[in-house]
Amino acid sequence: MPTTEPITLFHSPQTRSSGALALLEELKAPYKLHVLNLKAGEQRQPAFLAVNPMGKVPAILHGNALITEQVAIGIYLADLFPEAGITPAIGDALRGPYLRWYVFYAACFEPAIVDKALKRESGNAAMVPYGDLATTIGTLTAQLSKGPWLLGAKFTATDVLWGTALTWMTGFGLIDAVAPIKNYIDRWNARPSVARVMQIDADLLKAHGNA
Ligand SMILES: N[C@@H](CCC(=O)N[C@@H](CS)C(=O)NCC(=O)O)C(=O)O
Repeated sequence: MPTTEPITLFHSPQTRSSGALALLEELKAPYKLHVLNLKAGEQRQPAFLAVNPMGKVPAILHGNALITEQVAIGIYLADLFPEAGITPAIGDALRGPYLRWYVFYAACFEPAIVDKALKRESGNAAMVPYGDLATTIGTLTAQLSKGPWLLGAKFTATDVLWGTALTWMTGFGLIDAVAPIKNYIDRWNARPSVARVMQIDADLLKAHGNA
């Protein structure tokens, strides 16, 4: 699919789609927003369920390719715009670790944090895809301690996902802002793309009457 095909991001302010929006900004990609008001239940209307039967944002439409799931969207978009310099290419020594940390987010980290948020016991570590919460958080924290970014010296697209997620997770008190995490979040939030997304989201919330 050529990059010249239009990209539409199905977005709702201050949700997981804000990370996809930040990535589009980091990549300097051309895009259009299709905004959904989640409070008004637009994600459960047939028009959006035809896009994502899960009724969840983000989703993107690129030409006629439809992609849902923030991790798939991140990997897809970053591969589409390698010239932004934040996508380790196939053959680059960082490519494997890059994919590892993208997938670790969806396969281990977020499920562990959601279990914590819902006060669910995770049960037998051998039966749970993330093992246990302490090991999951410890694995991330050890990696971030190497810094400054998740893969070391180089900022990559996976930092957009992690920076966004760790910001809301610490903001909601779901994980402790220990030094490696706090320093990482501070570095992420100093990037111009974050300020742009905050402004876009604030304007959208105002339009939705939620400001
Ligand atoms: N597995 C999805 C989760 C997306 C998700 O949970 N999105 C939330 C917003 S943060 C949503 O759309 N919620 C609307 C609803 O379920 O009503 C992904 O990783 O992209």
